[in-house]
Amino acid sequence: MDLFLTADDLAKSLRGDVREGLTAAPKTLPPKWFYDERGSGLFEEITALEEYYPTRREREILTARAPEIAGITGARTLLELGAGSGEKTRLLLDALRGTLRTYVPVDVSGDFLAGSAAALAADHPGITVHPVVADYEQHLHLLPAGERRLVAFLGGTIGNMPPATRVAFLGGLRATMGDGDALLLGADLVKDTARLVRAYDDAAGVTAEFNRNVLHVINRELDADFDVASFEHVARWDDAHEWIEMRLRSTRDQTVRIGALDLTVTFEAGEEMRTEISAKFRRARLEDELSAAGLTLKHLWTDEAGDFALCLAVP
Ligand code: AVJ
Repeated sequence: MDLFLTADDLAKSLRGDVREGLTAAPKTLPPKWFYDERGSGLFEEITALEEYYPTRREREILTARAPEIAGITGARTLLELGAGSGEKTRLLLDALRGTLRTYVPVDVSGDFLAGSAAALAADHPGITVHPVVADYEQHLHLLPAGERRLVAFLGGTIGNMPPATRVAFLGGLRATMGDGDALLLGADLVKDTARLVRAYDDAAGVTAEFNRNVLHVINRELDADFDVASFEHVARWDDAHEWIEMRLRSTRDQTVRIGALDLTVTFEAGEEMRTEISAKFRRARLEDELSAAGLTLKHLWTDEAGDFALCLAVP
């Protein structure tokens, strides 16, 4: 297992992000801090909700196209950025059985990687599992080199980045890629607004709990005293940017102390803090942004309903 990111680095970047976000106007928090153990569990629950279609749609596309992806790429190494629960990975590993030697799951959580890597290795005896603890927004250049690498960035997580960050990220990725490498990118598509909003504001309130979880994380990790129950979940479609925005709205005037930062912040009643953007794409935007990063879109597959896109791009 390669370690490019220590618990100490993570703690430092959480402190930096929280100080920056809570002293900005309007206040913001980056979505990467949702995913502690509880947050990851809540996200798993979200993926099973009737309203949340992206995971099911992407799985549908992968199931249909994995053999084609294997045929086109002939990948020897699969690098998965932000390795998820493993189910989609299995579809790819099974389809790539003929050529694949090495699977490289990349995640910020070493504990998570150690657990899932062992299980995958046991089921795929011919494949070496080489986990890497890294932040894919910082450490792309450190990922293992090799021939015929397939980099998978699934789930639609690219949508969490604002446009300029996306292009910089894709450009950084392109810089690590050579001839014969390919990128497999999952991206959610623009669709009916009511469906989009429901996917991020489910009836059972799981997404609301997931959203508020970032406050639990800050309370625990940074000795803060957020009264979590006094923040309401908000999910809104931003038509100009074509993204869903999640926010936390303070239900009252209040003061929050973040002990580890020696910082006190105030919220007004009704004040909203942005916690996530989840951009939705059209084909042209995907093609343009990939091309701006030096990548050519070779295939764009969607599910039957046309809800989600899986892109295969090459240098
Ligand atoms: C894991 C980033 C793809 O943006 O749809 C789910 C996270 N946020 N519900 C998404 C999320 C609210 C999810 N990604």
